[in-house]
Amino acid sequence: MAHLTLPLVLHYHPLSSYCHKVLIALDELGIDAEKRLLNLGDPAERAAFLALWPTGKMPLLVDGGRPVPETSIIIEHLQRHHAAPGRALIPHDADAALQVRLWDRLFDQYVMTPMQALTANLLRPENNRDTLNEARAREALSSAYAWIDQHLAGRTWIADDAFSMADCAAAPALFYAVTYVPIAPEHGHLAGYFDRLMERPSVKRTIDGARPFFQYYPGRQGLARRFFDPDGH
Ligand SMILES: N[C@@H](CCC(=O)N[C@@H](CS)C(=O)NCC(=O)O)C(=O)O
Repeated sequence: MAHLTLPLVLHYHPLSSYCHKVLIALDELGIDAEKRLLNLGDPAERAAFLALWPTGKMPLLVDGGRPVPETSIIIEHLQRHHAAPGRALIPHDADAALQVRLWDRLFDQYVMTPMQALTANLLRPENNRDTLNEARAREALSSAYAWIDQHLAGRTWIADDAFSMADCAAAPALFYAVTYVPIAPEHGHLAGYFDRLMERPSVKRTIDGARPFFQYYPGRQGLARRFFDPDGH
Protein backbone atom coordinates (compact mmCIF):
# COMPACT_ATOMS: atom_id res chain seq x y z
CA MET A 1 0.00 0.00 0.00
CA ALA A 2 1.29 3.46 -0.87
CA HIS A 3 2.60 5.51 2.05
CA LEU A 4 0.64 8.73 2.30
CA THR A 5 2.52 10.27 5.24
CA LEU A 6 4.01 13.65 4.42
CA PRO A 7 7.73 13.85 5.14
CA LEU A 8 7.28 17.23 6.84
CA VAL A 9 5.48 17.59 10.16
CA LEU A 10 5.11 20.92 11.97
CA HIS A 11 4.29 20.77 15.67
CA TYR A 12 2.55 24.06 16.35
CA HIS A 13 -0.25 25.98 17.99
CA PRO A 14 -2.42 28.35 15.91
CA LEU A 15 -2.08 31.19 18.46
CA SER A 16 1.69 31.07 18.86
CA SER A 17 3.59 33.99 17.35
CA TYR A 18 6.70 31.94 16.55
CA CYS A 19 4.50 29.32 14.90
CA HIS A 20 2.97 32.09 12.78
CA LYS A 21 6.47 33.00 11.61
CA VAL A 22 6.95 29.49 10.18
CA LEU A 23 3.37 29.13 8.89
CA ILE A 24 3.85 32.34 6.89
CA ALA A 25 7.17 31.01 5.56
CA LEU A 26 5.64 27.66 4.52
CA ASP A 27 2.94 29.52 2.64
CA GLU A 28 5.40 31.91 0.98
CA LEU A 29 7.71 29.06 -0.06
CA GLY A 30 4.81 27.01 -1.44
CA ILE A 31 5.44 24.06 0.89
CA ASP A 32 2.87 21.61 2.19
CA ALA A 33 3.42 20.18 5.67
CA GLU A 34 1.35 18.12 8.05
CA LYS A 35 0.41 20.46 10.90
CA ARG A 36 0.04 18.85 14.31
CA LEU A 37 -1.62 20.99 16.94
CA LEU A 38 0.41 20.85 20.13
CA ASN A 39 -1.23 21.29 23.52
CA LEU A 40 1.60 21.93 25.98
CA GLY A 41 -0.96 22.18 28.78
CA ASP A 42 -1.53 18.43 28.49
CA PRO A 43 1.12 16.66 30.63
CA ALA A 44 1.39 13.60 28.33
CA GLU A 45 1.71 15.75 25.19
CA ARG A 46 4.27 17.97 26.91
CA ALA A 47 6.35 14.96 27.96
CA ALA A 48 6.25 13.48 24.44
CA PHE A 49 7.23 16.85 22.95
CA LEU A 50 10.09 17.33 25.42
CA ALA A 51 11.40 13.92 24.39
CA LEU A 52 11.45 15.19 20.80
CA TRP A 53 12.92 18.62 21.57
CA PRO A 54 14.09 19.30 25.15
CA THR A 55 13.68 23.11 25.15
CA GLY A 56 9.94 22.49 24.80
CA LYS A 57 9.67 25.50 22.47
CA MET A 58 7.44 25.44 19.44
CA PRO A 59 7.25 25.29 16.54
CA LEU A 60 9.28 22.21 15.78
CA LEU A 61 9.66 20.86 12.28
CA VAL A 62 10.25 17.15 11.83
CA ASP A 63 11.68 16.34 8.42
CA GLY A 64 11.78 12.64 7.59
CA GLY A 65 11.90 11.87 11.32
CA ARG A 66 14.68 14.40 12.08
CA PRO A 67 13.80 17.33 14.38
CA VAL A 68 14.61 20.78 12.99
CA PRO A 69 14.16 23.38 15.78
CA GLU A 70 14.30 27.20 16.01
CA THR A 71 12.23 29.25 13.59
CA SER A 72 15.06 30.96 11.67
CA ILE A 73 16.83 27.61 11.20
CA ILE A 74 13.54 25.97 10.20
CA ILE A 75 12.98 28.62 7.52
CA GLU A 76 16.53 28.29 6.16
CA HIS A 77 16.09 24.50 6.11
CA LEU A 78 12.76 24.79 4.31
CA GLN A 79 14.18 27.12 1.69
CA ARG A 80 17.24 24.92 1.10
CA HIS A 81 15.40 21.60 0.84
CA HIS A 82 11.74 22.10 0.05
CA ALA A 83 10.94 25.49 -1.54
CA ALA A 84 8.86 25.53 -4.71
CA PRO A 85 10.83 26.67 -7.76
CA GLY A 86 11.51 30.40 -7.77
CA ARG A 87 10.41 30.94 -4.13
CA ALA A 88 12.87 32.35 -1.60
CA LEU A 89 12.79 34.20 1.72
CA ILE A 90 16.56 34.58 2.11
CA PRO A 91 18.26 36.23 -0.85
CA HIS A 92 21.08 34.40 -2.61
CA ASP A 93 23.35 37.47 -2.42
CA ALA A 94 25.40 37.04 0.78
CA ASP A 95 25.24 40.68 1.94
CA ALA A 96 21.51 40.92 1.30
CA ALA A 97 21.06 37.62 3.18
CA LEU A 98 22.95 39.08 6.14
CA GLN A 99 20.53 42.03 6.30
CA VAL A 100 17.61 39.59 6.32
CA ARG A 101 19.18 37.56 9.14
CA LEU A 102 19.91 40.78 11.05
CA TRP A 103 16.30 42.04 10.87
CA ASP A 104 14.92 38.57 11.60
CA ARG A 105 17.03 38.57 14.75
CA LEU A 106 16.12 42.15 15.68
CA PHE A 107 12.41 41.35 15.52
CA ASP A 108 12.84 38.15 17.55
CA GLN A 109 14.96 39.82 20.21
CA TYR A 110 13.45 43.29 20.51
CA VAL A 111 9.80 42.86 19.57
CA MET A 112 8.87 39.19 20.13
CA THR A 113 10.67 38.98 23.48
CA PRO A 114 9.00 41.98 25.21
CA MET A 115 5.67 41.06 23.61
CA GLN A 116 5.96 37.51 25.05
CA ALA A 117 6.87 38.98 28.46
CA LEU A 118 3.64 41.00 28.43
CA THR A 119 1.62 37.89 27.56
CA ALA A 120 3.38 35.87 30.26
CA ASN A 121 2.59 38.60 32.79
CA LEU A 122 -1.11 38.47 31.91
CA LEU A 123 -1.09 34.70 32.42
CA ARG A 124 -0.04 35.21 36.04
CA PRO A 125 -2.71 35.55 38.74
CA GLU A 126 -3.77 39.22 38.96
CA ASN A 127 -2.29 39.67 42.46
CA ASN A 128 1.05 38.27 41.30
CA ARG A 129 1.74 40.40 38.20
CA ASP A 130 5.18 41.91 37.77
CA THR A 131 4.54 45.63 37.22
CA LEU A 132 8.21 46.57 36.90
CA ASN A 133 8.81 43.93 34.25
CA GLU A 134 5.63 45.02 32.48
CA ALA A 135 6.77 48.66 32.38
CA ARG A 136 10.17 47.61 31.03
CA ALA A 137 8.60 45.45 28.30
CA ARG A 138 6.29 48.31 27.24
CA GLU A 139 9.25 50.68 27.12
CA ALA A 140 11.27 48.18 25.08
CA LEU A 141 8.46 47.98 22.53
CA SER A 142 8.09 51.78 22.29
CA SER A 143 11.80 52.17 21.76
CA ALA A 144 11.90 49.38 19.13
CA TYR A 145 8.98 50.99 17.26
CA ALA A 146 10.94 54.27 17.02
CA TRP A 147 14.07 52.76 15.41
CA ILE A 148 12.09 50.38 13.20
CA ASP A 149 10.02 53.34 11.99
CA GLN A 150 13.19 55.24 11.06
CA HIS A 151 14.61 52.27 9.21
CA LEU A 152 11.40 51.85 7.22
CA ALA A 153 11.52 55.32 5.61
CA GLY A 154 11.41 54.72 1.84
CA ARG A 155 11.12 50.92 2.20
CA THR A 156 8.34 48.48 1.39
CA TRP A 157 9.74 45.47 3.30
CA ILE A 158 12.04 45.48 6.28
CA ALA A 159 15.33 44.07 4.99
CA ASP A 160 15.19 43.50 1.26
CA ASP A 161 13.27 44.72 -1.80
CA ALA A 162 11.29 41.48 -1.65
CA PHE A 163 9.28 40.02 1.25
CA SER A 164 11.80 37.98 3.28
CA MET A 165 12.28 35.82 6.38
CA ALA A 166 12.61 39.07 8.38
CA ASP A 167 9.07 40.03 7.35
CA CYS A 168 7.89 36.55 8.45
CA ALA A 169 9.31 37.40 11.89
CA ALA A 170 7.96 40.96 11.88
CA ALA A 171 4.33 40.10 11.04
CA PRO A 172 3.41 38.02 14.13
CA ALA A 173 5.71 40.02 16.42
CA LEU A 174 3.94 43.27 15.51
CA PHE A 175 0.50 41.65 15.28
CA TYR A 176 0.64 40.78 18.97
CA ALA A 177 2.88 43.67 20.15
CA VAL A 178 0.38 46.33 19.03
CA THR A 179 -2.29 44.74 21.24
CA TYR A 180 -0.16 45.94 24.19
CA VAL A 181 1.55 49.05 22.80
CA PRO A 182 -0.27 50.61 19.84
CA ILE A 183 1.77 52.29 17.10
CA ALA A 184 1.92 56.04 17.83
CA PRO A 185 0.65 58.46 15.15
CA GLU A 186 4.18 59.84 14.57
CA HIS A 187 5.37 56.38 13.46
CA GLY A 188 3.71 56.52 10.05
CA HIS A 189 6.30 54.32 8.30
CA LEU A 190 5.74 51.57 10.84
CA ALA A 191 1.95 51.93 10.62
CA GLY A 192 2.11 51.62 6.81
CA TYR A 193 4.39 48.59 7.08
CA PHE A 194 2.03 46.97 9.61
CA ASP A 195 -0.87 47.39 7.17
CA ARG A 196 1.18 45.96 4.27
CA LEU A 197 2.07 42.94 6.40
CA MET A 198 -1.54 42.38 7.44
CA GLU A 199 -2.64 42.54 3.78
CA ARG A 200 -0.09 39.94 2.66
CA PRO A 201 -2.07 36.78 1.68
CA SER A 202 0.25 34.41 3.61
CA VAL A 203 -0.22 36.54 6.76
CA LYS A 204 -3.98 36.80 6.24
CA ARG A 205 -4.28 33.03 5.92
CA THR A 206 -2.23 32.52 9.09
CA ILE A 207 -4.46 34.95 11.00
CA ASP A 208 -7.54 33.18 9.60
CA GLY A 209 -6.21 29.94 11.11
CA ALA A 210 -5.72 31.63 14.50
CA ARG A 211 -9.11 33.38 14.62
CA PRO A 212 -11.06 30.56 16.36
CA PHE A 213 -8.46 30.70 19.16
CA PHE A 214 -8.37 34.51 19.68
CA GLN A 215 -10.88 34.11 22.52
CA TYR A 216 -8.05 32.43 24.50
CA TYR A 217 -5.41 35.10 23.78
CA PRO A 218 -4.67 36.93 27.06
CA GLY A 219 -4.19 40.28 25.26
CA ARG A 220 -7.42 39.99 23.23
CA GLN A 221 -8.75 43.29 24.62
CA GLY A 222 -6.17 45.10 22.52
CA LEU A 223 -6.85 43.14 19.35
CA ALA A 224 -8.49 45.31 16.67
CA ARG A 225 -12.05 44.40 15.79
CA ARG A 226 -11.08 43.80 12.13
CA PHE A 227 -9.03 40.76 13.15
CA PHE A 228 -11.94 39.16 15.02
CA ASP A 229 -14.38 39.93 12.28
CA PRO A 230 -12.67 40.65 8.94
CA ASP A 231 -16.02 41.00 7.12
CA GLY A 232 -17.14 43.67 9.58
CA HIS A 233 -20.34 41.95 10.74
N1 LIG B 1 13.74 30.93 19.73
C1 LIG B 1 12.56 30.11 19.55
C2 LIG B 1 11.41 30.71 20.31
C3 LIG B 1 10.16 29.86 20.26
C4 LIG B 1 9.13 30.25 21.34
O1 LIG B 1 9.37 31.09 22.20
N2 LIG B 1 7.97 29.59 21.28
C5 LIG B 1 6.93 29.80 22.27
C6 LIG B 1 5.57 29.95 21.57
S1 LIG B 1 5.43 31.48 20.69
C7 LIG B 1 6.79 28.56 23.14
O2 LIG B 1 7.11 27.46 22.72
N3 LIG B 1 6.29 28.73 24.36
C8 LIG B 1 5.99 27.62 25.20
C9 LIG B 1 6.79 27.59 26.46
O3 LIG B 1 7.70 28.41 26.63
O4 LIG B 1 6.46 26.72 27.29
C10 LIG B 1 12.29 29.98 18.04
O5 LIG B 1 12.62 30.88 17.25
O6 LIG B 1 11.77 28.92 17.64
